[in-house]
Amino acid sequence: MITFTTAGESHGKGLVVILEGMPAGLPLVPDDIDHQLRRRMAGYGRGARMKIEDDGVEVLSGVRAGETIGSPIALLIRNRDWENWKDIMAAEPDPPGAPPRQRRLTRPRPGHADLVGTLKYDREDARDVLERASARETAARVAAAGVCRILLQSFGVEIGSHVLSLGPIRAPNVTEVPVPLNEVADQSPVRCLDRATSDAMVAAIDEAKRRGDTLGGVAEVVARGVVVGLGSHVAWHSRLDARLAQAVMSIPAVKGVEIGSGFAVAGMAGSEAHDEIAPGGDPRTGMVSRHTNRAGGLEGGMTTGEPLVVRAAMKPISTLMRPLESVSLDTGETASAQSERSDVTAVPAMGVIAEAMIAMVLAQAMTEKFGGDSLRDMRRSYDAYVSRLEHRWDA
Ligand code: EPS
Repeated sequence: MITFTTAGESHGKGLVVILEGMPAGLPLVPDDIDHQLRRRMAGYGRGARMKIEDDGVEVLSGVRAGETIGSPIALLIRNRDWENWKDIMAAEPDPPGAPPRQRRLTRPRPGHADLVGTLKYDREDARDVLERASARETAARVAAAGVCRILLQSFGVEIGSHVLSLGPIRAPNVTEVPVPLNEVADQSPVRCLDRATSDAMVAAIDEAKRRGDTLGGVAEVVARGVVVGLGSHVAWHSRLDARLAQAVMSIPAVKGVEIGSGFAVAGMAGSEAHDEIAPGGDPRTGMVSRHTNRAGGLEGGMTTGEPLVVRAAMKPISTLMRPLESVSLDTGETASAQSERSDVTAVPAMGVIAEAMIAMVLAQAMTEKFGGDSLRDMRRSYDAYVSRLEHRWDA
């Protein structure tokens, strides 16, 4: 089973991720991971922090001579900003009588983890909470998922995303997304496929920034080339749609996840909602095909072999330059929420992070189904399965 754990604070020394269960024999070039990290850092609407960082991984373990060796893969991403935060974030205790550390956060931002985390963990300074709640942590996820993506690519899976809406601006419906999706989406500063909408989104971000406000939005992830039958209907925890939803919902500020036409099918008649099945198709879809994909590539908690389509809705970032009303953690009295350096929007980055979380879940499901000690064993098992599907109706 592929699992990963991250550690690290936003302004600490760096982020670490340990990825376990990756099969041996996977060719791995750190620059492939760095490419994903660069994609996550990009996107119009980010704040000054992204000009300081230059994310890249140091591979600490689990890879030798350009191949995974089956042992835990540890990746380190250093925070360049650490140099500016050493005194504030140092692990060492302060001398007796020293003044409180600088940059305390005592007026919690509504919508952020500040208040609840401080109450729950019994802290005096919400920085102890916000440093870990920060979406900086998602860099470590994207790094680990970068390895999962390489595994998936070797089985013909391509994952991309694009932004459907940002604040009040919505992209027109697209019936067919381009392949490969990211080659087009990454050209836009907001990762939107439609040029005019992309310009309108940039203008909306500028306008929100002028007002001291922030914007949310919706991104859609599409994974193509996924074989039929990942996940299972037999138990609640095996259902792949549920596992994908959890993974995507775990991204900071994501408040909604939709699979396929999710909410829209609820209002349709059954005769309109389902994807009729026709004979003939690819072995990966079980030699059948569909004219529609309202199910988003999942039926019964299992992949159908059609493109997997998952949407994520992100709320506006909770750090506002024109702050909302709050309460002081020191006095319990009314106070304006604290303003911190932050982003106006991170919706374009959220799409990249959602791709990463989906890659992680798909890689888990692939190794569950096909075994994961070595890439060659996995390949044999996968080929045998696809061959069985291909010959099911042979005379
Ligand atoms: C974040 C605030 C900003 C963002 C940060 C998430 O950082 P800072 O407080 O240093 O200005 O840029 O995102 C990242 C650092 C990142 O790598 O995505 C927050 O409060 O969540």
